[in-house]
Amino acid sequence: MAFPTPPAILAARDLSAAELENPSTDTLIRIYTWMQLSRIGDNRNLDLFRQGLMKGTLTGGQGNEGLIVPLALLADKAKDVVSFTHRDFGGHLIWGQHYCEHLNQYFANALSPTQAREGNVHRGDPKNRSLPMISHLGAMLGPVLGMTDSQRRNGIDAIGFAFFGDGGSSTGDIHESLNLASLLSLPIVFVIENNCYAYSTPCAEQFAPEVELWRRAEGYGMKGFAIDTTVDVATTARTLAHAFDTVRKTSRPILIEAHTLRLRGHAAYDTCNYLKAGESDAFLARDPLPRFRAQLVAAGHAARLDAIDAELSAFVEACIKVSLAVARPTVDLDALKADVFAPPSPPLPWKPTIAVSAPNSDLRSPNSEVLTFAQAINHALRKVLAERPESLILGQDIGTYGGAFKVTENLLGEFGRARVFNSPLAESACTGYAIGLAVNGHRPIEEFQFADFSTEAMTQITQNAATFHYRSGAACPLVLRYPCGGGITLGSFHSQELESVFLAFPGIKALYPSTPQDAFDAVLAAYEDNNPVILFEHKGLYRRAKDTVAWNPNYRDVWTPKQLRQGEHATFVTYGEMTHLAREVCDYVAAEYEQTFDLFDLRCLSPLKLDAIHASVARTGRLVVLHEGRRTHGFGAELVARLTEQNFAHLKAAPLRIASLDIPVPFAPELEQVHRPTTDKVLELVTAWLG
Ligand SMILES: Cc1ncc(C[n+]2csc(CCOP(=O)(O)OP(=O)(O)O)c2C)c(N)n1
Ligand SMILES: [Mg+2]
Repeated sequence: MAFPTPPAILAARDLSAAELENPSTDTLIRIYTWMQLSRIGDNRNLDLFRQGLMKGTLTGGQGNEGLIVPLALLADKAKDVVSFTHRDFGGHLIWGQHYCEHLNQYFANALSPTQAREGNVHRGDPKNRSLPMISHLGAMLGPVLGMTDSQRRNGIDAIGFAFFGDGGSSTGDIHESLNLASLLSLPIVFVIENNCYAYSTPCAEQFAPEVELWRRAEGYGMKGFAIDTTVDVATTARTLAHAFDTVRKTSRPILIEAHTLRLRGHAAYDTCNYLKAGESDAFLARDPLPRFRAQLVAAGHAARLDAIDAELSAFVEACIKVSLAVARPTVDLDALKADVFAPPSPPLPWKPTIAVSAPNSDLRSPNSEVLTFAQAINHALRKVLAERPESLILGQDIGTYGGAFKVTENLLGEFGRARVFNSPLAESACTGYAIGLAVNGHRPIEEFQFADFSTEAMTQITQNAATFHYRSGAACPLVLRYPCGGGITLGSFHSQELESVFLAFPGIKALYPSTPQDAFDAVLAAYEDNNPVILFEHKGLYRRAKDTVAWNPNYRDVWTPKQLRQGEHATFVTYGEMTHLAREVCDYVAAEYEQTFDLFDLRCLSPLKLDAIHASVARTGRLVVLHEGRRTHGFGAELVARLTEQNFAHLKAAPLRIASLDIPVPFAPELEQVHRPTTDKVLELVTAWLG
């Protein structure tokens, strides 16, 4: 379907600092035109919502045009990075694409750029460095940091625009991101859109009355200032241009508190009954758009403005007509499911050695070595860093110290701080930062000091990274390393198994190796995958034993279960450290009870590939599932459900599910032994079950 030809005046989407020194009429009218288009669009969207033709939360940017339009015109759309918020329709229009494409997104129709999986302002254009917003306020800042850094690492002098409201300013992510940007000296323009309200809550109920948000800049070691964007548009544009120029040149972040307006309440359904008497009129009196228009009219441009207004309105109406005629989206369940993950990537051209040293290093490059599990991961990480220039590693204490478990030992020395660096205690912003890097072509590997601390980055992992491809079509290749598991007296906050928590969310892949060889292979397989991959590394395995690790051309086999024992009586499924325990139990039962088991080490927890195990259960008719995580809602529940619903007719006994107790992991070794499966307990349960 042909989209209406846009008015010629919309061809100009840029504004330079130089032309703002003494702005010409054309310059001012360009700014006016985009402000007016944005306003017409937001108002028409509201009408369409009231007619039932748009749905969901429809937030408008009426009143915010005095900020967002000059800002987006000034940005270098060919290299800068942005993540617009729900007040920034005008910014989206300026960043690119036809007005109809924006409407198709709002109508969530068959031509929606997010395939109608998202609606309204929840979109971006990742290829052109506009990051799609997620609802969780604050969480979009980290990705702006990462994508901007990715541009800089590629030698491009980009700057990033990260927005938050007066409401969003209270989230932890804001603090983490401001600190991280300053620490890494990233050229980020942080913009606070202070419109006096967060939904119905006034600023006075969000932070102490004496607080001026921009003054927080000093605490982060950056410059900041406030500006009232409702007063004079040309002054706003000039001030912003100067600030952006400084950020681009100095690569230091800045914090701008933009006083702005929210003229139509929080969203289309908002009754605004919480506003104080006269407040609405006071807001309207400060509306920058009519004031700007009046200035231009006073300067003798009334006829030109009238013509522009008419042309813009006609264009918007024509676009609405076209987009309304687009069919509703077809329901293609296969596509919906398939797009949860980015498509498989071809294998990377790895050199056939287990470790490749940096070019100027005198370390050997062998193709087989006897290594612990931790050393195997260290070798794999070194190989990735040496062979893949887009890779980098971040995490707490992973630099000089080599990580809490010494898995990253010596990597800083070999590859330098730009590629192996300590992160502050800011799991959420750091993961957001990694997301931004990943979406722009870098491939970060993030170590969580203990898997337990990954809950600090829950939103970034499960709602941002995990849904990225599904929402936007862009790949988000991340490796998240989780040192997990108990048995070494580290207590309830350093011992947990979190696979069932994270894998309840779609879009995350997960590997859980049990041997040094599989650990080595898993790093490579996870690294080259185009999705977020959690690598579970059981701490009890790090130094359990040494084993030969060789270059394995079939390293991708780690995505499928490995059969460790063949038997007749039952099928035994496990993974991680429990694999070693299960092997002992199977061998004992075979020797003492003459009952043999098919034993599978799952290795990959997501996506599950259970074909061989289904076949085994269908043959043996009996199933044992063992894992270290807690029993209730544990990963075993999913395994048992899947394996028994498909093989119900073949079952000869109720399945046996062995897991940890439903309690926080206790500290004392005596208590921890009771909490988690041990060889003796598993043996006892299995033999009782054998009857
Ligand atoms: C972390 C988080 N909590 C709650 C919400 C629900 N919510 C959506 S918008 C909003 C108000 C946001 O206020 P502000 O940051 O000032 O932005 P504004 O809407 O005023 O532009 C709230 C509470 C959310 N999106 N994110
Ligand atoms: Mg607000």
